[in-house]
Amino acid sequence: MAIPPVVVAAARSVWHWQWLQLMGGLGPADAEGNYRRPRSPFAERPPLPVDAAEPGAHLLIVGRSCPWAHRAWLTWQLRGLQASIRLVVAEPDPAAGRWRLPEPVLGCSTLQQLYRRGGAAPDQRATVPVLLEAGGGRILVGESARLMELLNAWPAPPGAPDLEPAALIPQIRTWRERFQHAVNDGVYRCGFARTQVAYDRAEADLFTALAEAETALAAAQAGPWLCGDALTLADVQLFPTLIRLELVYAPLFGVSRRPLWQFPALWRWRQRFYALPGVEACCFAEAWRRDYYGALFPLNPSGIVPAAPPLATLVNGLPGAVQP
Ligand SMILES: N[C@@H](CCC(=O)N[C@@H](CS)C(=O)NCC(=O)O)C(=O)O
Repeated sequence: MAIPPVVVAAARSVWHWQWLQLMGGLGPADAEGNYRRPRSPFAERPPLPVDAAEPGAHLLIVGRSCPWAHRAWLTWQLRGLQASIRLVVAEPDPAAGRWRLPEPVLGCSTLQQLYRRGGAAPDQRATVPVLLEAGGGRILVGESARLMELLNAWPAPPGAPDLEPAALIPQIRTWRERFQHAVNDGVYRCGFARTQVAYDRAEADLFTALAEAETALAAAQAGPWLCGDALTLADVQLFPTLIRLELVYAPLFGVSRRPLWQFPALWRWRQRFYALPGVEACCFAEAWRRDYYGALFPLNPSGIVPAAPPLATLVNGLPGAVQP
């Protein structure tokens, strides 16, 4: 027997209401349904600690799937800080909504405990990435943008790149601010939008910013990096979002207007970035897919992880005219 339309309509409206409640668990939204990322309490870059040069005096805690952690991890990797700052890769625990530490750190088995121990307020979110003192557990910074800057200033082995050269600071800042809202957070503003209007705004913003990056990279005198010859924090900040595009954001967050292969300069840029020493070692396509599709229940209630192109095909050249 067919279900009466009035029952279908009622079920849809109850389901939609429940979906909105679940979306509230992913993050807040304003009255128009725009996703609003919670503000981080770590607004300022802290000064370089006096014992920065002491090997093992600090810990950097990251998670494989987190794009914010990825940018800090990349900075640590590109600067060659392996001997001075110990990296700890936390594992997600989606059922409990927290990060588990692979082995106890200062007697703590979760990131939440470590934050409380390090002096965080009881209501402060325990997020990756975070940099803390290995001895006392004091938290130095838990905000990825500031963390990238701090890691770039950290004493590094000879030959380590300066990812924020003084002459390029204004240009780097402009790109980073643009990317932070329109691209890095932009994909989340699409995926976590509660209304069509909110989604449309975020989506248009995202593709406008990508088109700007494409134009800049394609300009005759430009490149190979966003700010010219030098690899900078602007490139590092763009990469974690673009490398997840086909694997997670396009299918799950509805960011599919124009695939990246239709931005040939960005495609080549991503390929070039991936080939940098140390970058492949912090890319985990299967973990990204498993964690996003598994953890974001309101966007994927079935828990099914769809098939995706192998990462290797996304960081190779395209056939024909688009080859570098
Ligand atoms: N503002 C932070 C945000 C980092 C963030 O949201 N990390 C997520 C993982 S992708 C997290 O750890 N969430 C745990 C929570 O919110 O409890 C940053 O950029 O460092």
